[in-house]
Amino acid sequence: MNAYGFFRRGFAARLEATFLEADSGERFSFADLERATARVAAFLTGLGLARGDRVAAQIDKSPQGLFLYLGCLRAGFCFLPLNTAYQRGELGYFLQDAEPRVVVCRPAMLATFEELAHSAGAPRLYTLDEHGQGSLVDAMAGAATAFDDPTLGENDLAVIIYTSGTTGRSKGAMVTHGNLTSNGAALKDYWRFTASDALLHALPIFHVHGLFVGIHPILLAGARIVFHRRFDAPSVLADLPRATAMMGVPTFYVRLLAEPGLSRSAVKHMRLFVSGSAPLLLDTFAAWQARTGHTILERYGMSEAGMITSNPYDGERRGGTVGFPLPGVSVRVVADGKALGPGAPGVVEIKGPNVFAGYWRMPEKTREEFTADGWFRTGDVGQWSEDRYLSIVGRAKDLIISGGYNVYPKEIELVIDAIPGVVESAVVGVPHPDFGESVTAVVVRQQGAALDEAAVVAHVKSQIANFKVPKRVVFVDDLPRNAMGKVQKNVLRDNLKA
Ligand code: MLC
Ligand code: AMP
Repeated sequence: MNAYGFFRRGFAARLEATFLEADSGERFSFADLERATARVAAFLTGLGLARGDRVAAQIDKSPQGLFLYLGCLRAGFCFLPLNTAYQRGELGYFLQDAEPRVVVCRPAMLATFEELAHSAGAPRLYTLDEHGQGSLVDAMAGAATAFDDPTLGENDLAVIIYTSGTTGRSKGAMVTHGNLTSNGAALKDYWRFTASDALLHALPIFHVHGLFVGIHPILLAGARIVFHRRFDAPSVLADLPRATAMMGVPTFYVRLLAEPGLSRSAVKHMRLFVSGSAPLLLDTFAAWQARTGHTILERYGMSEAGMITSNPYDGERRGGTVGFPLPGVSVRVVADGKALGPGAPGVVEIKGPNVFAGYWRMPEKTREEFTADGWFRTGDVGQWSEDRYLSIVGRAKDLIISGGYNVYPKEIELVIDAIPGVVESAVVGVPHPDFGESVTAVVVRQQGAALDEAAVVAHVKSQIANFKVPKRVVFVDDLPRNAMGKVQKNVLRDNLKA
């Protein structure tokens, strides 16, 4: 099943209706979407790409960037979205590992990609800027605006999403057409999207939340998108009267609550606020309810599985929980090889049509993350309530989630440890009022080394994505270790909190 063709069923009868209204003033109907995706599909096919070939994109958010993704889906090419914060070293790894045939980048990054391309199979390079202009658009100008969609199987590769790992090496999660169709359909029904909806979309489109959850159910419902290039609380608040639903990471809600204009009347046209990608604090949940009269619906997901659980649309949306398994998805909470009942914490394991096909060219790693009977180990620690609401109570993986972005401490420790004058380091997450958690580095210096916080921050900033850069660096004489010699990150976290 071609996922784009599946989504088309939702809007085929209303081609002249508006699909997307951008903050730039541009407006696109579903018929425009059909032409734009056909053009992408025809152009890439004309370049000689075969099914499953990768098309990588590190681009600013624009309607044309979204059409690039949907055009790849339609033609059966594998889309590889890259966070715009990723820097040269990170990008070099992704290109070498995924071997894309085509790379689309921001004009300012062209020289970097030209250099990287030499050692990465020489992909064709194009640019696309924040206004939807660039050499890609010029090159596609002559391509056909009609396209015969190929028939695809549910196991055909649709997208690779890179997620960092506890070893510091990123893994490409292989997402299939079947993953996208099953999850999109489940969410459209569970959250009751219809053609009368308009979703305020202010999430980035290089991760699962903004690219899948915020797009596929909308297509399937034939609904409309109010498209913001980035999240800016005052602009989002001003536009809410044009929308009926919004999806966000918890930081969106924290920042909107800081706006004096947020009131019941400002959200009176809204029917749904969804939060996910990171834990929503009970304080935020309660403050939102008190200020707006709306109860945020929290859900839980990950790159490897799209959406897994959700609070109910009609029943009680319970703060501090992520609700029930979505239809078709099985969830168990496991400790010592046994599935647990209510009240006891364990690792969340999942099964279902939403679960990915494994990590790109890492069969070993893939085998490790699945149980012998086929359940995927999420690395999240969960607990059931008596009435089967799931709560995420911790993580078995060493991971920090900052403003909805995942940061693996190991990756930052490797960068800090390479700085001259550093003996060793440990990176932990500490509570942060805006980002939920923030990256903090604890560093042991060599005796006499003239290294300060600013130097460590500057070095890390020059190497990796800015959201991974420590917000604070603390120097200590020794790292606390347990009897096995392992750094006790819980002790560091407690000390830092104190
Ligand atoms: C930006 N900065 C961050 C940050 N975002 N620092 C830590 N954590 C973050 N999340 C830093 C930048 O490095 C920069 O620092 C400064 O803040 C300003 O950058 P900005 O780009 O202007 O920030 P802003 O636009 O305010 O971004 C904040 C944000 C953004 C919350 C709007 O982070 C965001 O859109 N987050 C959503 C992430 C998301 O979509 N996650 C879904 C993953 S999918 P400096 O020093 O350089 O100035 C997933 C599965 C699921 O998890 O379940 O959904
Ligand atoms: P990613 O790998 O970027 O897709 O991030 C997925 C991770 O985000 C999950 O494994 C969880 O740790 C976390 N996550 C997503 N939604 C929630 C939520 N509602 N509450 C707590 N953690 C969440």
